[in-house]
Amino acid sequence: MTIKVLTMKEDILGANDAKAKANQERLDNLRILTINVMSSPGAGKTSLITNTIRKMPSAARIAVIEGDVASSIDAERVQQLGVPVVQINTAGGCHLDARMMAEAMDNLPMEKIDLLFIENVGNLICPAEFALGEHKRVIILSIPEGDDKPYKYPLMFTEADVILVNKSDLQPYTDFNVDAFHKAVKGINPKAQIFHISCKTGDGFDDWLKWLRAEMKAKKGKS
Ligand SMILES: Nc1nc2c(ncn2[C@@H]2O[C@H](COP(=O)(O)OP(=O)(O)OP(=O)(O)O)[C@@H](O)[C@H]2O)c(=O)[nH]1
Ligand SMILES: [Mg+2]
Repeated sequence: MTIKVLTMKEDILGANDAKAKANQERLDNLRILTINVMSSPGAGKTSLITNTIRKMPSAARIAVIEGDVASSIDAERVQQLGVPVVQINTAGGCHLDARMMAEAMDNLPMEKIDLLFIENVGNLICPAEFALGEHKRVIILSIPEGDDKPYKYPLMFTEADVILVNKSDLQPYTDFNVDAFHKAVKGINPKAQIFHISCKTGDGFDDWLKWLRAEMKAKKGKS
């Protein structure tokens, strides 16, 4: 099956919040838990999403919106798993916005979804400024990027519900200081949950999946 690729220029900032609210109402009505996954390029967003799909029960109804400046490489990785996916190409834009999200939802079988992942454009700055209508924000920081990133990109870490420290298998080869990283996060966002994972070895996925299942259950239970 050919992958649907939507090419869109960004919306003006002022209109974004209203559209994000409308998106969230639509998602709430359908009780679809929606997670905006953000990180710098290559930190492991697609790896997280594909590994999570593989580890979830086959009955879990998952769909994915892929955001990239160009290409449908990530959407192809998701499609191989038999999951509905839409690729948004931002034509140079460094983040997704709520209008793009609305159009992507129009191209998904929304009545048949319980969990929707949005892979935002790889960028640790702009995506944090644009709400899409998501319920939770998951930030991935990979070990080789360094433990100082919460100080340098505070908005991204301030807005996070969950911070996944990925590529934990590479920790022995770097000077990443786990205590310093946790201290930096606690200073700006004490409520964020931090899980250390490796998409390569599967380490740490139990805690991440436990959090995800609890959030899905909570969303389904809401009237
Ligand atoms: N060693 C190691 N490599 C990883 C891990 N997770 C992802 N990678 C590798 O890191 C590279 C980037 O992973 P992706 O999942 O494509 O990262 P991404 O954030 O989706 O990248 P963009 O979409 O380009 O922003 C790939 O070569 C992955 O195989 C990990 O836990 N350990
Ligand atoms: Mg990707």
